[in-house]
Amino acid sequence: MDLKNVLIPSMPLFALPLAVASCQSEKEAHTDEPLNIVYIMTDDHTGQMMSCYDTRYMHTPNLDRIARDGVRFTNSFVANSLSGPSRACMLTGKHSHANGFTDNTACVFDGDQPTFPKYLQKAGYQTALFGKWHLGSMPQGFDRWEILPGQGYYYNPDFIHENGDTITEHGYLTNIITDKSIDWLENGRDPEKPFCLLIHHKAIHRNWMADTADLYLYEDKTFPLPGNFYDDYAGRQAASEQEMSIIKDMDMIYDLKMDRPGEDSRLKEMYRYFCSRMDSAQRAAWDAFYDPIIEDFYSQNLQGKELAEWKFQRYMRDYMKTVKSLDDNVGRVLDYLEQKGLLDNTLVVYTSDQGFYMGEHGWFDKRFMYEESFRTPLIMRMPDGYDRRGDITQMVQNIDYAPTFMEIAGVEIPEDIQGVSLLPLLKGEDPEDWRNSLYYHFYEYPAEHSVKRHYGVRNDRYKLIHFYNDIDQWELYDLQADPNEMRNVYGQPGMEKVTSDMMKELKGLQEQYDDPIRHQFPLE
Ligand code: SGN
Ligand code: CA
Repeated sequence: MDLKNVLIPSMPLFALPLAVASCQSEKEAHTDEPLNIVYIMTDDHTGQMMSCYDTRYMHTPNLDRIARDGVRFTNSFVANSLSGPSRACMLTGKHSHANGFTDNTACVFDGDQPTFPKYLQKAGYQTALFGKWHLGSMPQGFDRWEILPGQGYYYNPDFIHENGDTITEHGYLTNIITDKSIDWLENGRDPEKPFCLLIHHKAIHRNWMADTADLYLYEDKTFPLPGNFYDDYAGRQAASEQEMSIIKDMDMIYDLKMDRPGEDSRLKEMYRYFCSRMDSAQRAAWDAFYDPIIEDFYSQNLQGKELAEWKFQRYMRDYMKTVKSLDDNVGRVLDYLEQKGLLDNTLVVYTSDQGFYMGEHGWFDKRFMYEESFRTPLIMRMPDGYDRRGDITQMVQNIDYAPTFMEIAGVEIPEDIQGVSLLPLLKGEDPEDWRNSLYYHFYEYPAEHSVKRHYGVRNDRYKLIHFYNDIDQWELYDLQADPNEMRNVYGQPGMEKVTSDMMKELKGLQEQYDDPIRHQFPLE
């Protein structure tokens, strides 16, 4: 697969923007009315699996509606490709070292620090949060919240309430989070005040358990393997030592649901626990779907490449079904806003806590600074008076969301916020001093999936990465010549000038953001 063609496809969807923009420019911006914000975030939803970014696999009509009536960021990235860290970055507008939440396993978010919901509250916004939080401490800065404990459960999930009670709800999680969000919009808020609603889904997180209503979808489809599915990781030590390979690490029972008496796997008990949460009707529907597949799978006794490719196909199908429910539920939110006349005074943002591998390099999961997981989808439906449509190509990062929301709410952006407001881009401006490189730092190692610690810099052509801790390896990629990052050209003859320029850029960013790692690995 050529990632370049995938992430920046030329699409009929975006053939319209000029015409739309010229009609809209007649309209006045609602400058006197504060804008509402609906910020929908999913977990592990990657651009490859959204038809407004990539038409190879699945159709996501409701997400496409957001992009069609707004903008699609084609160079949207995270600062640290993992859930808790990503959430902390977007809440604070600061890189991980500055907000203190560097990894999922060892950190508890210091909720006393300033966050955009707190600023918005002070500015008179009503703030609410439903769904995944994953920051260890309880939310602050929200008038109303209900969160999942940890990662949450797809079936009959628990919610932690503001009074500390944990209550189990009946149904499928993506539907329930949407129900709660719409219920708050309808009954929970003061219609006289602006609002900021965070709808934060667990979907599409592992282990991709679809709604029983969607189980039979996509079963007739066979997906092309990514061109680098059988990557040999030559010249890339960290990539060769990860534990997120579909072939060797994807669990036959937990991830791929091939459970039957007598079979064993490392994560079997967790799968059985998730299934035990279902009621008898849910369980019957689940088993009716999976039982014949299980029987067929074990009767084939697949090995080698046949087994690897069977795993890939099942992974793709389960993931897509989980996305389908999400897309339907995004449609419900858009319909509600439209019916209530709220859509044109509301900025609707859709993003994910990071991208994900759909078999590229042979992987699932994220963490690496390589493109698929460094990127995250970002689309926004524009309110009345905002003319910008189509693609925004400037490099943006999840530390930019907080200052964007703050500027929308009329809050002055404090000096220590490291992100930059996207509002000028949404207004159609092309700021000359926009950033031309991005900083990244991933910390969670040693840990699940064994992705080494690393930091790096990316500009529009090159990416330089340093893997450290129990390794000391540099990688350099020419994204133009090698968009799939298969050839590490660090140390290759002819790359001296690029390397020294990228080192300078990296050093500059580490100083600008004040990352203490620069004292441990000083750069020339
Ligand atoms: C869980 C998953 C991992 C995943 C992390 C972090 N394992 O631990 O596969 O990388 O979450 O994901 S599981 O066996 O519990 O499914 S994150 O998106 O929340 O950061
Ligand atoms: Ca995630």
